[in-house]
Amino acid sequence: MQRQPLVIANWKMNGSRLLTSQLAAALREQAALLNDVAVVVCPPAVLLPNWQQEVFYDAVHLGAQDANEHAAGAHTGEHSLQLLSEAGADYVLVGHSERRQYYGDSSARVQAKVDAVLAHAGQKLKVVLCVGEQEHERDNGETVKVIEGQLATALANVSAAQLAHVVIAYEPVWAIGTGKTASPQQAQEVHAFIRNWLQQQYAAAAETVPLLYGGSVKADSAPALFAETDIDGGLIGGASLEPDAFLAICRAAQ
Ligand code: G2H
Repeated sequence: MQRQPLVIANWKMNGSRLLTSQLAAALREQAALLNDVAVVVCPPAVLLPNWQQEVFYDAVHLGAQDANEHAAGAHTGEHSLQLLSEAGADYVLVGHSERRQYYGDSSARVQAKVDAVLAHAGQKLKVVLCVGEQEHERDNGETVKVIEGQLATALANVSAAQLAHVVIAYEPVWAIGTGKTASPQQAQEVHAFIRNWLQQQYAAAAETVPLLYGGSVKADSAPALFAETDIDGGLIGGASLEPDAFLAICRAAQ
């Protein structure tokens, strides 16, 4: 099945109003590119309204970097799906390794967040589930076991029909923000495993799920990664803060 390439910018706790204008202006000039490649920008949540004011082609969407699994209430500092959606987010990252490592996103919490995103407002939102092994797990030959465990837990309550609202990003933890990128072959092996696992669980519905690679993707490493059969695009951190580099990465996904 032909899946549209998808490139997601994850600004993490970076960016500014100025960079919002700059990247939006750069994207606005890329009608042909955006016809081929779907682009999602996940700025810090406070910048979503700024992004919302920019003019976009239909192919540019906004996303949130995280969301609270509860609908509302006494959760100081958190953002609800309702508010993120009102601020323009169509996608929500869930289970990024930085959230898992530093902000208490346990497997159970990741599962609850996936369920919450997919239950929200008749499934208008899409969830971008991040999975990935740590360096010692790869060294111990446990990569596939770790990925399988993360997928099985996070998607435990997800039906085949809901899978149309799921994107999976494979982000080896050892490659995140480190400058180390998985080789195209290493990434393809894990992506092929993920695709097979989804097929076993969900049969044909698995074909719709975009599988993105993330972890220090740069303009020069993107073409070889995106050329792999089971890599449908990328989740881009550092390089998404440089409009020229980000556009080059989007072009590599074309
Ligand atoms: C991985 C990635 C985007 P970077 O976290 O999520 O960031 O490209 O900076 O490694």
